Amino acid sequence: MDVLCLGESMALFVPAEDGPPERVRAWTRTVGGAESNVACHLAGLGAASAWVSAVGDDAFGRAVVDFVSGHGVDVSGVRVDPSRPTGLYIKESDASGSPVRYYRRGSAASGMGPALLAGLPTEGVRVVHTSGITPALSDSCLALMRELVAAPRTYLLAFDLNWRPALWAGRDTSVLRELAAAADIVLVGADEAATVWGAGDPAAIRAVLPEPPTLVVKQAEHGATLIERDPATGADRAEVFQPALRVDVLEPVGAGDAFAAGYLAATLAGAPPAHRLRAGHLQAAAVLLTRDDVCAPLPGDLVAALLAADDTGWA
Ligand code: KDG
Repeated sequence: MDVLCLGESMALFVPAEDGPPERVRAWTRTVGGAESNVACHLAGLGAASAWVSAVGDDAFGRAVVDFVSGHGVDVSGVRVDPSRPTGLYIKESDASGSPVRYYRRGSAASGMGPALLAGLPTEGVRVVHTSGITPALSDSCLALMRELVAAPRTYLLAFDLNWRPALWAGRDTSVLRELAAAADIVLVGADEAATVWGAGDPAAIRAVLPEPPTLVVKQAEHGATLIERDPATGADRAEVFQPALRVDVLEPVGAGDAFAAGYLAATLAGAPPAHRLRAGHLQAAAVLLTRDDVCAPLPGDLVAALLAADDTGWA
């Protein structure tokens, strides 16, 4: 297994007709979940990925597992918890802004805890991918994340900040820095870092978070910056900035997960820094052009051509 992704996924409802959400009667049910999105993209990119989580013993739970496994992801580590439901997540609007609402308190995934670590199939795994959503789900999920980052490891631990303000109301967010600091690869949006850590540009974010060997700062439509520590000197190498692709955005949710998958897949392939960032941008661009959180895999020859191209067409 190349990458194991850990986190909650939910049944996702999007309006199937126009109009204000309170008038909408037809909804399309699909699936959403940051870490399973990453696993699905990775599988589409040819990496062996697994998703570990918990779902309820209900139709939505089965639909979530079917969806993720249908993308070629190993779901054998997903637990079914008959005592709790699968979480739900609603996108109330269309292209314009996508306010999202969660119905996930007390969900099966929020019942995950440190006990899950004992059975985590990490043998041979090269990357474990997690995010700042999981510690917000419940005290037991927070304990799980704390134990995961503290456990001895034979893989790279990736952590995407994935700031979800709706989940953190009234909770202490300082744990997000603590978890990020213990990871090997941190992915963070400049806007979310500005909100959570009061630092919005790559150097300022690095000052807040000097510990991880690799820090990737996503700067929305502008591009992304990679800051990496040189293991030989212990000092950071020069920042690498890579502009994003210019696209007409249809719906932005899920683009960060797509970026993470592109970046991680390129990391596994041993790609140089600029190509790792480009691979992230490419995958994100593909999702920005759809309403779904996971898009069909891009043709390999197109990816290869865009990775090798000069900067024309990149923002
Ligand atoms: O990154 C996209 C996710 O936000 C979405 O799929 C739902 O996991 C989700 C969350 O918790 O917001």
